[in-house]
Amino acid sequence: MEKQFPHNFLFGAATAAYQVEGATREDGRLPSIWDVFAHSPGKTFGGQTGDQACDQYHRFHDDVRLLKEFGFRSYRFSVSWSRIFPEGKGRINEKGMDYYRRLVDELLRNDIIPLVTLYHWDLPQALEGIGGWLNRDTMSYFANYAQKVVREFRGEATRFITVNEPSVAAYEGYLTGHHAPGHTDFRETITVAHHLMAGHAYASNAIRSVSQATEIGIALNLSPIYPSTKDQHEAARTYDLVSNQFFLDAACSGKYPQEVLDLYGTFFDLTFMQQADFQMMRSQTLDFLGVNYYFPTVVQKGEHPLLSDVLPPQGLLTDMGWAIAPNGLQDLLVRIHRDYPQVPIYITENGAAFPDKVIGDHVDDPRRIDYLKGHLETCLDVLSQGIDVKGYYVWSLLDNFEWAHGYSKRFGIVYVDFESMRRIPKASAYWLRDWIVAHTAREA
Ligand code: IFM
Repeated sequence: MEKQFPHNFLFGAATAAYQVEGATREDGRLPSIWDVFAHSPGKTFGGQTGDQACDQYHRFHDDVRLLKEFGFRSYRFSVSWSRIFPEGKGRINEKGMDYYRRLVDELLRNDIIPLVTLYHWDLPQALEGIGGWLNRDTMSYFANYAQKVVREFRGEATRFITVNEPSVAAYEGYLTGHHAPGHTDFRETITVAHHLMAGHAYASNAIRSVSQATEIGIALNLSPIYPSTKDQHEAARTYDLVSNQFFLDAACSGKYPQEVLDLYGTFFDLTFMQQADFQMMRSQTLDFLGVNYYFPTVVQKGEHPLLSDVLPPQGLLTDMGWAIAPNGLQDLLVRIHRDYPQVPIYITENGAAFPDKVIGDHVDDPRRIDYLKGHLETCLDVLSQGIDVKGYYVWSLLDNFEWAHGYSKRFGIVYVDFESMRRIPKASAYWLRDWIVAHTAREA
């Protein structure tokens, strides 16, 4: 008998506000750091911005219809903080909240469970003006915003992700400068990483004070780290500590690995990590861990005292240049289950970009089908090993604004013509619908 997903396994599709909504100047929304960054010369592919994106703000009915048509039981989307609090704090913008009320209603009418991300990288620019994530106060503004959104949706949306990929927000935003706000400073990077992880804890606490029933998680981008050769174990370990375990321990155990603190402490003054933050982090429990997995990483020792060198990926690659390796997902899930056996896991993102083309009215994307099949079969394998994976969200429902790459990388299972905004489901969408039905047990 072929392996099957349990009947209540949650299959969904994922997006994020700035990547799909558009309507960046409507109904009282003010700019976020991504509006400012994308509008700055030379920051994104061809100077592209999220001004229109997929226009989901006006077309969410169509997109919910697609979710329904493809049999998804859940939709992961993010709330744009700048729609709810255009200045980041202060008075709620009811028109902004109303958009999400309509979206959640439409999902529930279609029996689709909302999984709501509160922070997917689009900090209100007004907060950036007073220091952004480098400013401790941003943690309490975030907690307040999170609490207000959760209170609004109490009973309707009950699953929330506080922060999406804190390490990308910190490292790409503050070390490489490839993402908003485009800084390049290591101390700032770890300050922001800490404020995001402690901010997650403050937000969780604020949410629980208004709703005990809400399930709270965080989505971490995790990549298994392998040494390039046998003598590079130390380089792999250090890179893993900094890029994975720092975030995993903070989220799942409310502390950072001592080795990372020792390492950072030899280079930087860590007084921005305050005792109150650690108390708050320790006092919170995580209802689920969101795992965003795309590719493995191979490293060797380099010049940088804190980071190892990442080797160019080998073998089959996606259009992002990322290695295709479902076994990396297996290694990751086994390790998470070993280290944090009590935490239920959702795959909150997995998918691949390929240079899809419309031929006639069809988009054939066999490489995406292979990618998804490999990773879904891995999920079946780990489930049979007793690992508590509860759901899988494909990234992404739609081709969308892929940050610094603009619209040049297509991750969707639905093709978007960015001129007409027409949606054309790719072959992978039909394949996924049928594969899921064939591999899910029926309710007894
Ligand atoms: O598009 C992003 C998403 O916003 C966060 N995780 C990775 C995706 C692909 O790069």
